[in-house]
Amino acid sequence: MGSFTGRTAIVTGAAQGIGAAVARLLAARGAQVVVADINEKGGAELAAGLGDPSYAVGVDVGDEASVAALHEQVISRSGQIDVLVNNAALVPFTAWDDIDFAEWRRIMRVDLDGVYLMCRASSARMRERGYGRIVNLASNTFFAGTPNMAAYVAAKGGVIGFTRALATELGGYGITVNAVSPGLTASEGVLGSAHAGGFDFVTSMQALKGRATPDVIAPAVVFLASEEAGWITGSTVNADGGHVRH
Ligand code: NAD
Ligand code: 4PL
Repeated sequence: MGSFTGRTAIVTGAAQGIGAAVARLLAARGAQVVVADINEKGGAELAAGLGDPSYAVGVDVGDEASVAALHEQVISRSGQIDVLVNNAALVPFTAWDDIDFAEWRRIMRVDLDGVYLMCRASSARMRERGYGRIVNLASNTFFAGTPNMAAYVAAKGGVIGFTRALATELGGYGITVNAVSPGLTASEGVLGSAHAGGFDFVTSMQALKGRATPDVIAPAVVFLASEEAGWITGSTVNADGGHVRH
């Protein structure tokens, strides 16, 4: 997956979990990574570990003004955006009957609206230079219809649909838009939630043995973010050890 030297990559939700693994792999390949997380302290610590020239910027991807402020900072500091990885998300575990409209909207605001807002702002800069790689984190729950996360499953279906539509809209500008759909993965978020109880079932469904960690998801994301992936767009790559066999 080649070199990212001279490339600037924004990774949302990169303070921990899959986003942190993506940030580390991109930085190891030479990218300047912008760690864009609502957890400013965690993001700053992660960016410090990546070293120069990577840095952290606090952002709430569900807030239009916050996304605009992030982009102003990145343009003034880096001058360009080559790669956008939309990884930030809320990963709820609540029975369908127990969520109200406010909770539905809370999830949609980050998991779907956030992807739209970030794509809109970053792609405007990518278009000016005729180059861009956008990778959105979906989830295999869209293919499985997984219980206890209906709003999340709907949002991830929206992410896959938006990925396809945006690939059409942006192809003429040298910008590719793809998605990666992981299965259950041992991130900090999952390990600290009721999802941790799902590993026995999920691993029994997988073709491959063992629990996914963020490090086994990151290479799929980084490949789609690379220059070499330039003939792939509108695609969703399932990275789930063969759970749903999509
Ligand atoms: P995680 O919960 O461990 O980390 C998510 C990060 O996003 C955190 O650092 C958090 O601070 C940040 N974040 C949350 N809301 C934000 C906001 N409004 N603005 C900016 N940052 C925000 O998550 P994870 O398990 O590593 O998941 C990462 C991505 O992968 C998500 O899109 C998730 O839906 C997807 N995914 C995860 C799994 C899994 O099992 N872990 C499976 C399939 C897909
Ligand atoms: C199979 O994306 O893909 C639980 C929690 N189980 O977030 C996910 C599976 C979860 C998943 C996911």
